[in-house]
Amino acid sequence: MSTHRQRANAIRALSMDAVQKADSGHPGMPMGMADIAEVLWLQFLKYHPKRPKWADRDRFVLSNGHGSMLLYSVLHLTGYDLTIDDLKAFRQLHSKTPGHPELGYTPGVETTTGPLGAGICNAVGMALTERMLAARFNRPGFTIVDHHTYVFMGDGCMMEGLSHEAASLAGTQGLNKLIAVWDDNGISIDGPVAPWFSENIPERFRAYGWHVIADVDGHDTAAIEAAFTEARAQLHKPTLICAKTKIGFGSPNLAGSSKTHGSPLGNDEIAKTREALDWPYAPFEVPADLYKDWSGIERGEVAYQAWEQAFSDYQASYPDEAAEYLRTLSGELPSGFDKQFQAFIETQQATAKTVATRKSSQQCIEFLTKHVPELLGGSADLSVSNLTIGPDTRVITPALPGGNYIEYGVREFGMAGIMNGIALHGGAIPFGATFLVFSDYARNAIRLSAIMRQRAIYVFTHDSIGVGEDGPTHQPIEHLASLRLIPHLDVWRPCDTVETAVAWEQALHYHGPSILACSRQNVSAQSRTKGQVALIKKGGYILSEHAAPLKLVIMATGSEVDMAMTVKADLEAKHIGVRVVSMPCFERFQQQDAAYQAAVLPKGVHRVAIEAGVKETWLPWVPMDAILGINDFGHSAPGAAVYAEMGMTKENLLSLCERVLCRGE
Ligand SMILES: Cc1ncc(C[n+]2csc(CCOP(=O)(O)OP(=O)(O)O)c2C)c(N)n1
Repeated sequence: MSTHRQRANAIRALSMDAVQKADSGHPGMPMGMADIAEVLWLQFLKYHPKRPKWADRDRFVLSNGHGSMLLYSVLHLTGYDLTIDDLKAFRQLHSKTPGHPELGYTPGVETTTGPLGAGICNAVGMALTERMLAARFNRPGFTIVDHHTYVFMGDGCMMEGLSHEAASLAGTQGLNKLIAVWDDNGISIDGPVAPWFSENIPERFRAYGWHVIADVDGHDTAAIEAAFTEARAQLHKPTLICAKTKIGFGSPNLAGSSKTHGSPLGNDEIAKTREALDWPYAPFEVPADLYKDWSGIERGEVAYQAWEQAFSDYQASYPDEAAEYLRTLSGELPSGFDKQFQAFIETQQATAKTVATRKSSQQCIEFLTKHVPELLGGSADLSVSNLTIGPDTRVITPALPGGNYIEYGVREFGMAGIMNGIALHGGAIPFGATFLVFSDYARNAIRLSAIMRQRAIYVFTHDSIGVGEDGPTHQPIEHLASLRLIPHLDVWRPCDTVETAVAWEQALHYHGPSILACSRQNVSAQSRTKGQVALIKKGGYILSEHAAPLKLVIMATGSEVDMAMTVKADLEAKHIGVRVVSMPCFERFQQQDAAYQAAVLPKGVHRVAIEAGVKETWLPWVPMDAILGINDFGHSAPGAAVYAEMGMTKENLLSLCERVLCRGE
């Protein structure tokens, strides 16, 4: 039987060799954390290399994602579908071993990490979801949801403010099955961290309400084992294991130096490291007995079979719950839901009311909460403004872990990162809310939702200068445009309740993230035929057809659709035919075929667009000088006054239309 150190050295050798071959990457962290990973994966982690999606596996998140070779080495050694050739292709085009762990490329990689601090948020979301599902589905004598979430984090994650948001909420929520290991190696890119990172981390985490195991020697297997055992015994608190390690452990000349952080060690130093580690094997060679000792397949099969048995017993006693568990884990919406929601949308169209679209969204949420129990809502301390709560909202607390709503507190970035973790875990569909202007705070996590194609639904209200009195800091100007620039993110800006409901419906069906930008102020309900309602999901459609011969198309979104309709009426009164095109989702419209797009926006007909924001994202359809938009920050005043002051008026739209019409054919 091999020793702990020999097994850990396999990680070290594979990591330094792969980084050397790629001529780029981060060998230091994998070499430093190898002993910890060896203990975790061989003694504690519940996983099955051949069933990487097994629902009740423990989740492992590498928040310090630059150390990806640690994870790839372990996945390879334990028997996941990741060959030695895959390791040799580290950082190469379309390989299973990208520079940072990326969801969907590598079996066993649970989330995309790399932006430091993102992973700890994901882990909090996963742990919250596990506890929520356990509360909903476990029954006396039947524990089918019961797993831990482990996360490795470095000094970088700790320095990011994001880790504060995530850890603070995890402590308050008492997520006892969340176990974080801090790689306390005292090094980041610029060198020893002491001059820029000096707070007392154990005290910081104790203050959050975590159980902290301080001063663990990250190269002492017995100490690491003891720490994990102690962490797993916690009943009320998440645990932080503070592990002192040496970055680049094993390298005689570079260990402990930032030089090992993000560069290959070099062939000479690698040869010396092989000697120092007593690792006489060639690059990428691992002896058969080590593979045997590393394999997680047998242990995984035992654990998996035990769970399977428990689940079939559960199925026999609780068939409905078992079916519901499987459904929610699969991501499928409840059967019959689509029909019910269609009926809801039709009712909204028939009973059109003037309301703010945030209120429309609330009506949807109230309906959805009743029909889609896996919907897991929340707001970053703006529930009463975002209107994300209703009579069926049950706030999740340690005493009520099975609720359906998370009070995220004022933590927008943390909220979005946690939402990713919830979506990644499976079994819940997260939505989270704040003001649109604060989407900036959450932006990188939204970007990660898009990279990972996660069904995270962002309800961003107060979507324009219509916010009014709170002033320019609270009035989004460039936000719609800048969010539209993120690939695979659907940005919806509905104009009334029916468009809001369709946006919700589409977001629930989309394999990716969506933003619902909703107004603070009231907007009129638009009348539509059934056929028009069915076209909303195309992202852009003819809301109001011309009466006189067609001369102009006015395009608009959200609260500006009203103004477009008014100006159309004025022009039609002068026998100028105007079509109004509502454009609730640019991304969707862009996906339609050319024939549909041309039918909505006929060639040779003048176009004008209006939106209370910067103009640039309209340019595919409308020239700059035919757009009524905003290119400066707003003002503190009642919303209507700000609209007037910034030129977003019916009069200006009318005169813009007339100017454009004067241009001739
Ligand atoms: C948000 C973010 N900022 C900056 C970086 C670039 N970066 C990658 S690793 C790193 C230093 C991390 O230090 P530490 O966590 O101590 O890693 P170690 O040196 O121990 O490998 C930085 C700044 C990043 N990946 N993410």
